Amino acid sequence: MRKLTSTPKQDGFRMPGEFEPHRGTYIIWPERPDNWRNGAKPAQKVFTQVANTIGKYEPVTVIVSDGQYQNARHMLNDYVRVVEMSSDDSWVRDCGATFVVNDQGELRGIDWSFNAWGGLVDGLYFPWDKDDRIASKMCELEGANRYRLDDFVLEGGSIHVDGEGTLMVTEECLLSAGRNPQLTKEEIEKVLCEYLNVEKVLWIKEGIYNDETNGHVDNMCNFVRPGVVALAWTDDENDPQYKRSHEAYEYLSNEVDAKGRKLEIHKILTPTPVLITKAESEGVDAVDGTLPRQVGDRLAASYVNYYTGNGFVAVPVFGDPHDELAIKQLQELYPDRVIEPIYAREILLGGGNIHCITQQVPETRK
Ligand code: KQY
Repeated sequence: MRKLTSTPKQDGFRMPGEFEPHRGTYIIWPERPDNWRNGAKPAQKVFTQVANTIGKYEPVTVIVSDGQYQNARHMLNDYVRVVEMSSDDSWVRDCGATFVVNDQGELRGIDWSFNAWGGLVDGLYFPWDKDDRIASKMCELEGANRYRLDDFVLEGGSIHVDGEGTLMVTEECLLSAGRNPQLTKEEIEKVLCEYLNVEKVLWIKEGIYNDETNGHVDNMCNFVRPGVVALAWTDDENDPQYKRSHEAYEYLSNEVDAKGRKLEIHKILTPTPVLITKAESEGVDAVDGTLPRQVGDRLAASYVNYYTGNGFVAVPVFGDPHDELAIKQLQELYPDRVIEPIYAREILLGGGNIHCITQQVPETRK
């Protein structure tokens, strides 16, 4: 497939909202023992559950190394496609392609530079070159030409669009020293508008407390549909999340989207703080250059890190008293979709959640 030198905006391509119809979704199989405890066995069970659940509604492709191919093929349902591909870890939202479509039903991919959430400044592992090649390989599988940005670092979890000209990001992430420190905020915004074909960028200040991605927006806030957002929330003034959520609410309440609409904001309470246990910490291999998992560390737990697919929403739950409320609220926000709660502590222990381990390919039919 071809590498393009123009931009999606120049060519009339846009990134659809995640709530628009999908051709399918990608997931990468977890295996590295310095991120996933107990040789990634507990994580593999949950990734299997996520893939099998999503596969009931839309085609799923699981990317897996040769070493894990037979195990993954055995664990996953037959309706899940399993393909061998090299990766450094399993966060396809971040290293995978961002797909864009045009009105003629054509699909293209954006292949951002990936540097493991901060490169040599504050990245989470080294090296990351296999991950950086994932987007290009996904484009090959999908038959999509691709826009490659050699000089612009971005992860898919740091953006959310409404498909109608509005993008949401956090300053904490996009202006962090490990991403594009050579560019000003205005220059970053220009690249985003050109490649995602949007006119309005909503800059939320910060994401979820202690999020090792430097506060990805996908853990904090999501478009339910154009003009409507779900925001991670706490009423506990003693929680460091309080200020973050309240500032975001204040900011979004005073903004309009690309179409000039005021935003309808729905507050989704975060679970009670989730801390790493001794057993969980001890199960992770210590390797220089990989973020350690220490007992008592607070994880960036949020229900907003859900995946919206064809006719369903896959929601992480934590065995927390707030689970039920989050499920109820999301069912009200998505009356036409089945809510699929998945106990996702094992994904959270690796540093993200269901949205971070999935990447949708939009439907291209006209
Ligand atoms: O998007 C994400 N939340 C990915 C987190 C990566 C964690 C790597 N240990």
